[in-house]
Amino acid sequence: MREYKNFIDGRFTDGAEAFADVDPATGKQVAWVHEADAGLVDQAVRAARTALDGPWGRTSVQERCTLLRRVADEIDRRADDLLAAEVADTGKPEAGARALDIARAAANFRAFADVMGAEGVESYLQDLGQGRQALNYAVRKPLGVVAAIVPWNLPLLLLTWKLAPALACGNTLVVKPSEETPGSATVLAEVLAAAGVPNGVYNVVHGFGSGSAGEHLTSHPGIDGVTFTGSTATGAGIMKAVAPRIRPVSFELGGKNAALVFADADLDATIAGLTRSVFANTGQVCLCTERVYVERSVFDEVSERLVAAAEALRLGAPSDPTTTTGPVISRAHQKKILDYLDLAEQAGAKVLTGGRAADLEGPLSGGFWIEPTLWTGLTNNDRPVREEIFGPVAALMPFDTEDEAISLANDTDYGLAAAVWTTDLGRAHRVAGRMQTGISWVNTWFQRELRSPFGGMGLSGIGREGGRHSLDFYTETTNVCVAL
Ligand code: NAD
Ligand code: 6OD
Repeated sequence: MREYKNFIDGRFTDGAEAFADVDPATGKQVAWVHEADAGLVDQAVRAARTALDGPWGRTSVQERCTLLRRVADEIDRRADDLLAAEVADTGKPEAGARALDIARAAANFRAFADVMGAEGVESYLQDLGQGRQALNYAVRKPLGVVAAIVPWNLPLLLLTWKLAPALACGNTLVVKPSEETPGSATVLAEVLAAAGVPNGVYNVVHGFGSGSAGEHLTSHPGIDGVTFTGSTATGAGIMKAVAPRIRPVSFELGGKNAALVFADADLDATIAGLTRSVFANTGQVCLCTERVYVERSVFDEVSERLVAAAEALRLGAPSDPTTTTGPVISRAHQKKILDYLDLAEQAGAKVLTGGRAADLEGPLSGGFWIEPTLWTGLTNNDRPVREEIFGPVAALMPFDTEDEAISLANDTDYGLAAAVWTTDLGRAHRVAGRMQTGISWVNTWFQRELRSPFGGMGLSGIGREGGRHSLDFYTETTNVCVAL
């Protein structure tokens, strides 16, 4: 049985208590996880502070960029170990996890080495009159000790998306992975140490949220900022925890994302795209589509074809190359989704396909499976259309005009992502521009250059990360004014 310990000041450290880490594909325990109490969290924060005040705090940008590239190479070298930990924790199909989760982890380090390495200095020559001038220049200083709180859906991808820019900017971190997926963050500690990241720069504390490592960390007076990806409700609690000390936060939160399918869309590409955007990672991506608005003249055709695509998905073992779709993360999350399936039926939904837990055979019979599910007959007033479900489910709803489609899509408290499917160039730009979301796709989904801004509006978050936007969060920009 694997054992995942806390990683503090370069040493794997026992916790007083341990909890079980379960493989959602089988429901069987795969590891023991050492929980960090308040004392261990305090040790981790102090280690991070000491490292910040030591030689790490005096490294040059070039030294850190070189280190980031070594980390990326080491991730490539340890890809099988990272993959094994990620798959054991999530039950994801292996092939997809290797191509996305593990590959993106290495890409994040290379991308932020490039971004930081190319960063210039903002400067202004100021005319003071009477022939006198002053030179103003902006200096980026590390934010300091960063608390990084990470969810379970893309554990390594989302951790490295925070870690790479934070290290590039010279910060130190205390990371709290999700209690559901402690593995890859722990293996990453070995990877970082092998690449030469000094002790105390990357610390990992394991545990839960309230009353456990998560809360101990976000309420610790020694942290200088919090980068958090997770649910909106948890984000609200973290905001309260840091408010008394006025610390900056970067929040990537929930979504209830819309797709808009116009009658002029290339329907082959649209069905392929919707199949990904609704069902990728078993619907457990913050960017997944849960609301599909379809122009009435093609509504029946799109519904039928999307049902056929959903029914062609294969739930199965992560190691089986024909598996397209894994389990949901936990028994509790499965129950939450099943409750929404009941709620939808009570609200009058017609279940086009799916609608219940899936029964798999053999060792997979103990796993947490949900049939890919599509509904019609719901409206924006129904809870399953308003609330984030975070599973392999979507409601299909018709519209008649472009304005109606836009207003239905924007009728949500969230504002993370939207996808517009059309071959009309003018409409593509018009509609994408009117989406009240941090990201709008046209005829695609999930693709994103790592330098482009990422984040949500409304209940979907605060702040932007990606490229230089990440640098803005992970540094304090200060001005020096020199009278010449
Ligand atoms: P969650 O909010 O339950 O947990 C996220 C992390 O917060 C976990 O590590 C958890 O232990 C920790 N946590 C929980 N309570 C805490 C507390 N009181 N103090 C400090 N830490 C605490 O979210 P989840 O279920 O792990 O992830 C799914 C959610 O994440 C969905 O809502 C999804 O939309 C969102 N998400 C958003 C993005 C994005 O980029 N916008 C990306 C991925 C996931
Ligand atoms: O593309 C990314 O790097 C990113 N932050 C994806 C977020 C996915 C949410 O589940």
